[in-house]
Amino acid sequence: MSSLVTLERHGNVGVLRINNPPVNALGPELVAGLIELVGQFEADQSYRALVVCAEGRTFVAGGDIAQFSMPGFSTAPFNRMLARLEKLDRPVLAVLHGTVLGGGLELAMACHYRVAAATTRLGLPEVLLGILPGSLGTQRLPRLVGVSLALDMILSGRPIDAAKALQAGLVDRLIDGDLTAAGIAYAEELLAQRTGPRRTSDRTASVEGLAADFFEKALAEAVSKKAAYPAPQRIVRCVEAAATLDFNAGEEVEARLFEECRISPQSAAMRKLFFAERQATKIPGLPGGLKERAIASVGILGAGTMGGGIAMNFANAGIPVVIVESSQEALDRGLALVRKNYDASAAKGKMKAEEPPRRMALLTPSLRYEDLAGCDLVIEAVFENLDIKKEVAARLGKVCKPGAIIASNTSTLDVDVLAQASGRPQDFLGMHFFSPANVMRLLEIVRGAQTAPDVLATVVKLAKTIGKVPVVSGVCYGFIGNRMLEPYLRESEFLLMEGATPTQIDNAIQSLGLPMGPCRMLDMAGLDVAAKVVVERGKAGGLPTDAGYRAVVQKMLVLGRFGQKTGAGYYRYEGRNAVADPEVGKICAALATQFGIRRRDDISDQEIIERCLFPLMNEGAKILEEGISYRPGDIDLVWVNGYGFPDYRGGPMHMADETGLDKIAQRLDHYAQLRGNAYGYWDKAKLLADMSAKGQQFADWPLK
Ligand code: 3H9
Repeated sequence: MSSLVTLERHGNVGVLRINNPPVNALGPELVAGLIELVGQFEADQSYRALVVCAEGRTFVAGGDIAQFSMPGFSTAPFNRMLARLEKLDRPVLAVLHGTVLGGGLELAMACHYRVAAATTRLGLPEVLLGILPGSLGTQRLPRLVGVSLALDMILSGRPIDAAKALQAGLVDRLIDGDLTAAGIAYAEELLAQRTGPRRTSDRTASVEGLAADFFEKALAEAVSKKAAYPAPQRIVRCVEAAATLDFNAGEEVEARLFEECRISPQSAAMRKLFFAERQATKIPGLPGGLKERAIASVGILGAGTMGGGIAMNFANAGIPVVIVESSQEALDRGLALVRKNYDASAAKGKMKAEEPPRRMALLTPSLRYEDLAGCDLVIEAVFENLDIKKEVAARLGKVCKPGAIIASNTSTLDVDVLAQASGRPQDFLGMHFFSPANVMRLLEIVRGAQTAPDVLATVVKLAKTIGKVPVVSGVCYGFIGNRMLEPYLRESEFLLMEGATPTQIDNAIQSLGLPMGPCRMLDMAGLDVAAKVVVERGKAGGLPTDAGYRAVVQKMLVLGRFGQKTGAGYYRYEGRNAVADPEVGKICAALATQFGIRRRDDISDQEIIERCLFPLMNEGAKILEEGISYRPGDIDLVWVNGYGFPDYRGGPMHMADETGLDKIAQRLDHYAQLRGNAYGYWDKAKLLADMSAKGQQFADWPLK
């Protein structure tokens, strides 16, 4: 018998106890155990009621996601078990705690009654994995809470808390103390009152208050807003089936549409990202038993947009922050912006009214470096200039208390140089937040040559505490994300000089699902900022000798076309609307003449996509080869969480696998022919060349 689930007797109440750490996911062995023990209970009439509960930090948090890619995977055995559980002739009660998600909530809904600890969260997050609930969640949830709330929960994937679940009728009672004992007591109450089974599948889904065209509109919205995702439209169809068909017919609809989602490439990509995100927190080579440093307070140097945004992350997590600026005016401006952000969130109902003052109270403004002396971690977010950052690092090295961690929010500079400047390189690393820092989930953590293992482990853990997706990078120009961005922008600019328009380039890239193509992205970020990065890099000797390299952005700087903020860049702006500007074509044509670049009128969307993305993927291969990144999945996380790469494409490395590494290698050779390769732009990463020759994929990493 499976050791993952047991049936115990408490008087005449049976207790089915699930114990499959860490999150009680429903793998095949657990499902087999459940089938066996439900059968045992069914056959033994001396049991008068059944309590279903789980050990550890949570009730069942879902189906085992890793199983969904296995050949022959089917929800049928579990679903049949749920039907059998629901049909039992004696009351069945679920005792819930932790995160009751996906298959876990589906199990709970097949029980006749549900009680929950007050801290429980309940939801059907399948949509975030590109699938829909496949164990009758789309059929039972609308029957319990009504169509409107059910559809909202399943389409958003957002869990609700226990209080809301109680109010909505998803939970019958909140409990505390010994949860299993409270569940048994409730079961005994039911027995004393002679209250029998109460089956969800017998109920009808409430459509009260819904317009006649409710489903039509919901479907149209899912189609228009989430066209690229397989699940949302199918979820609407399943919930409509729950409202209009009998339970068995609804079950058939759900089974068919679940399977369509499960086998879709989009869901495979999203499931891979789920595991990549968990994998990214595991740092190879750290000594076992490492103790993290305690971080009870944080200091931030610089109250600009970046510093303020970074501070918000910590205040949101309840960690006090000292923010230091050089002038009162800059400090006031920075804090006013933070307050404005919080107030806007409260006004939109994203946080309670008492939250903005509570979070602001965690921020202590100061004009004195010395006030950072008590902080456990200090992050500098001053102007991106090597000399300034070196000076700041040196000052922080002296001011910060022994054992405090010092971090630089640099996006491109050499973290090892800054670490040396601090005089305590073991305490130093890079924490590269992405703008807006309070919104973007990515945190690139840059490990210096001498960063102490416990410092790295502490910051990775802290990143999770503040809700970020941490990805560790080694030291190189631009780390993972900005380094890969460079060849992408290089080709975008060459294409402009060869005759493509910004609209054509952006549309081609956006057709892949990226929210912005390179031209719109730089217009928004500021062409002046982008150009200065190129200029600075040139001064440091980091650019190819090609005079035409990134010539467009540098010309834009000279012309004062800084993008959206000056009303003109790659586009002209009417308010926030980008409008094609013929002037840009003339500028690019003149540059082409200046640098001897042949103008063409046969640039296709396919060429744009290949020329921008394949070198980016090739750079990713170099990053892996050099050990800058531990795994392809880490690189994918950077692009999905920091640069808007669509999750349903899984990130650039996953997309490279889907495209075929051999095809990428061939096309790099093709463009080397077409464009010439005097500057090595089309040189293939050795890793890419080797892997494509061997028929391997990045998914095979680490290579044997
Ligand atoms: C589903 O249920 C479909 C059904 O409709 C039909 C079929 C029944 N499967 O996140 P953490 C692992 S779809 C496999 O670091 P936390 C995770 O990989 C599913 N593994 O912890 C990690 O492993 P490792 C619907 C899973 O405390 C470890 O558990 N459910 C699963 O920060 C700890 O995870 C979901 O989508 C899983 N379902 O967060 C819920 N869940 O240590 C997905 C976790 O080896 N899970 N693992 O790296 C979560 O959202 C979070 O894990 C949770 C805990 C909130 C539960």
